[in-house]
Amino acid sequence: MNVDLQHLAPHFQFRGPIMAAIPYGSGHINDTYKVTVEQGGQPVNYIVQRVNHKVFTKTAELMRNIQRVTEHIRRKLEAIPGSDPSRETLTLIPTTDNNCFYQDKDGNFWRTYIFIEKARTYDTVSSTEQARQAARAFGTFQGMLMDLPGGPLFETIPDFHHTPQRFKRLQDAIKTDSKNRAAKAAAEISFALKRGDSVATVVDGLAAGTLPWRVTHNDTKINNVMLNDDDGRGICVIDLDTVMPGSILYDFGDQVRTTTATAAEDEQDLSKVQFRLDMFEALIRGYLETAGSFLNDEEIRLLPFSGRLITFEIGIRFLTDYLEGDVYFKTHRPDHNLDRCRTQFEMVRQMEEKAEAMEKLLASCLKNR
Ligand code: ADP
Ligand code: GN1
Ligand code: MG
Repeated sequence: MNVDLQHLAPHFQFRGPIMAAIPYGSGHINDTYKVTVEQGGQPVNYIVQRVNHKVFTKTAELMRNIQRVTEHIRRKLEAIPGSDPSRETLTLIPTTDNNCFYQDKDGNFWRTYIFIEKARTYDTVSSTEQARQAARAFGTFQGMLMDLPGGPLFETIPDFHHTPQRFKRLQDAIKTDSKNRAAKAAAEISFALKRGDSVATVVDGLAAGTLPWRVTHNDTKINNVMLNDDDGRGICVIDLDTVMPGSILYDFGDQVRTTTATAAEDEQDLSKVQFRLDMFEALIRGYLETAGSFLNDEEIRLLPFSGRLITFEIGIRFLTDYLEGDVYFKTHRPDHNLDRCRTQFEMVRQMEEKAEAMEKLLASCLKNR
């Protein structure tokens, strides 16, 4: 499925002609392509992305965040013997006028990264070791950004993880029901409206100061970390558009959401959607290995809860988008957002059932540290 991206060739420092460009990955927001360039007779791959500027309206600020974060990590990696900065953090390829993105005549924003070879992302994991490695990588990423100089990062999507605001927006969408879809989603609406009580736990903690603001990733789904083909190590955290101030609980929680599930986010057969406690244990272990030294007691206490919270948050975002007419997330079939909402709520339901078991696992991991 070759795509014509020739118009980008003169604008990035590709050092050769574009030979091929194919759509890549399974993201819901940006358009990602694997682009092959010929350099001195050899094929060299890049990741080229069109940033969704309806979702990310301040592209220059967003790209500045990514530059700051990747440069900081690169400097840290350079000081670690044996590390490979070109594979362990994203590397932006500059434009021919030395910018980090290019805006075309239609107003689209494009950026290019070095393609990290011999590593890959997974939409669902198949082993607890993969879960542990992913969690280790996100913990390392957060740890490296604790001393990011230059003041707070720009907030690329304001109140991105303000779950109470997300809940309020759902309530509004239900009331308005602009596409007459509420009847079809009656069961999901009822499920959601019963769970308004605990949506403020993390934002309240941040406001009260019991939870610290940190530099967080905010979109830590399992396919946003690359695992090394050779040894399975979590080597590079990618998809940095939402790196900004936040709580690590949303970052850990989104790993729980996407790593403990046995089925894809849009699986239509809910009997295939199972929460795996062994994956949760692997995540806790991996995360404490790299983040345990900087987390405070309240953050640690809320780790099991965080999975439920963000799974509910993403579920209500899918439901809201369904009710509003699929205006935010890319959809590929009718009712796609409703299907996604259903898997998320099924995961919430199972995590509620397993809440005590998750607490016990955390306690035992802490004891054996
Ligand atoms: P999206 O916003 O569409 O999720 P991502 O930045 O996550 O965009 O990229 C989509 C997919 O492309 C990833 O899941 C990963 O498989 C692949 N990918 C992204 N960046 C790189 C890279 N630098 N090297 C190799 N593969 C990458
Ligand atoms: C979107 O871009 P992508 O697919 O990595 C979304 C996340 C959701 C995720 C659900 C900017 O992430 O918040 O958790 O879909 N990103 C944005 O799969 O809204
Ligand atoms: Mg992604």
